Amino acid sequence: MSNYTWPRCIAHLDLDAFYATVEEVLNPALKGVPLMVVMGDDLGNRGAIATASYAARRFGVRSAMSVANARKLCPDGVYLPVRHHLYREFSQKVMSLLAEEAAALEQVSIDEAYLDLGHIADPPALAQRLQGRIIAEIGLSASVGLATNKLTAKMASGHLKPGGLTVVPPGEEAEFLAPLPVGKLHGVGPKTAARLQAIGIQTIGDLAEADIDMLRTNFGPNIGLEMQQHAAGIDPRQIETEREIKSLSYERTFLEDNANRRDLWHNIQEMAVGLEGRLQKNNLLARTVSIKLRFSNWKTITRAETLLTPTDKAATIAASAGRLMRLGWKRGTPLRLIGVRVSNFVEIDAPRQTSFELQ
Ligand code: DCP
Ligand code: MG
Repeated sequence: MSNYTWPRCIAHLDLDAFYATVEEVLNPALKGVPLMVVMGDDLGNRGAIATASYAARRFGVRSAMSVANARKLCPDGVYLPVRHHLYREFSQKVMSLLAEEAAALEQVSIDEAYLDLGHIADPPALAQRLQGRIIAEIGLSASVGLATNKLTAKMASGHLKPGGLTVVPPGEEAEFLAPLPVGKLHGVGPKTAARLQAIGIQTIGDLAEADIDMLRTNFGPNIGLEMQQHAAGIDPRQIETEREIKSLSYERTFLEDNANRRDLWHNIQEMAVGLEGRLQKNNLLARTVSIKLRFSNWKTITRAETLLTPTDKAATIAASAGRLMRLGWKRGTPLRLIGVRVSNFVEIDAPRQTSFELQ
């Protein structure tokens, strides 16, 4: 397909309408039917949509929308409760398949990963093969972006969903990003986008060319600079394989600042389930749990605690994160981001010190 010389080649792969597609694989009669997977077990109007199939998205249904609104837009759709353990199994199958073919793999959430394809002669051909294998062997559809860095690869994977392969050749990163609306830049939520628009920045290209001092004044010194570098398609981060990394974490940025205790708790539980999967896959137990909270004014805090017994259990991680919430979050305070991290690992295979048997 292409013969560029890649100084680095990173693929970002994201499964399409992941939870909904797993439900379709398990029940093929649902294929093509507008399908909503609902967080928690409340299928009534108070629940929220985890994801909607592409057939349902045609009606305007989106992740994080209330079930009440989704039912208005799509009254005849099928509404199913989340089944986390199944999604985790499918996720693990996909990640194992990817690990067979990439030099390094960094799983970033239940349905997305970065792959290092630096050693591959024809990265786009490999990307297509991976997409083909994921459909044929697991039944899921994936979108892939290929670029010289993580940020651009991630933006590219979202470019032609579902099922797309978007290649951003070396040197064309800024050009690829420039025409896109600034709200699409990874890390720029609706509120930040609105603030950027208010100072005349509409596209990612506008952001790349904006006066840096003005950005620093508006968004703080670090975030201003980072946003501008991202807008220019610059991102020096390396792929981090789980073996080398010291912690595992998830973060959720909300579409609207979120002060809903139940919804925050739901998000914590989901992230804890994801962490359980990644800990177990890597035979790790974590001693430390921490949370990260970003408030509407961008102030960001973290709180951490060390467990008496290291764990790989979602319920323990979630309970710990809940305790930390009580330390760091006052009820009713809106949050723009919530994150859960586990660290301070113990390998399960490592000899345990204490279990001598006396006979
Ligand atoms: N998820 C969730 N709550 C959200 C967003 C996502 O529970 N607010 C869950 C359901 C998704 C899964 O995480 O299936 C993966 O998230 P994605 O953002 O990748 O969304 P999808 O895979 O569903 O759709 P897309 O095709 O846009 O990637
Ligand atoms: Mg996805």
